[in-house]
Amino acid sequence: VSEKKPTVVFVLGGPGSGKGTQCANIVQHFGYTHLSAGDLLRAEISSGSENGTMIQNMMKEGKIVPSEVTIKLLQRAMTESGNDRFLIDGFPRNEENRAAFEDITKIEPAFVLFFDCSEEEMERRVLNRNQGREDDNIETIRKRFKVFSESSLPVIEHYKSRRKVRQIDAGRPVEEVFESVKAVFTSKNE
Ligand code: UP5
Ligand code: MG
Repeated sequence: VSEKKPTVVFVLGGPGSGKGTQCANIVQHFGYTHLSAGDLLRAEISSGSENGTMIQNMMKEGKIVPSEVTIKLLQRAMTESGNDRFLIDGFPRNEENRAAFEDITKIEPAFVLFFDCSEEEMERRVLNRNQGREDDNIETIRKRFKVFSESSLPVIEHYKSRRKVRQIDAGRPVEEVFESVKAVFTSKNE
């Protein structure tokens, strides 16, 4: 009952902005557990769960999976990790995700990392990735960009108004971006 709430950092940015890449680096240096909402949803599809087909169809269209599904997966992964510090990558993606997470978990993020990158660069990266993701084709990428600007940017605006956003120019090489990320995590205000 008197258990301390975990520290959560939301890692946001468009498709291909480098969330997963930078989270892997942060884990190495700062002792966080990385939870990618997209990876958890893909694992749910592979596991053959009863929600799998619904999740797969939504992801193919770049749509946002219902909050309760994603939040349940995040909560389970947090419990199983045994850690108390989390990078939540790619979530919340809309205002409803954000409000539901706060309602259910009572957790507010310590801060929000926002990887800011042009669509041209993100498109180049995603099309070059070649990891067999069903949503890495030009039609779905266009839909993902639209959902990002219409639904996810308002979440970033919400946290901007609360001074929680740490915005990073993510259009640079990986190492340069990570230098800026490190500065955020070592700042005495965090
Ligand atoms: N790369 C990375 N950084 C680079 C750099 N600085 N310079 C040059 N290249 C760089 O990187 C993408 C590619 O670029 C890689 O090849 C990398 O080497 C290179 P990555 O780190 O993978 O970028 P990331 O931002 O993680 O891109 P990702 O495609 O994973 O982002 P999305 O937000 O599109 O995907 P996600 O997996 O989070 O979500 C997928 C779908 O799941 C969503 O569209 C949605 O349908 C669903 N979803 C939900 O419904 N709810 C959720 O809460 C989460 C997801
Ligand atoms: Mg990713």
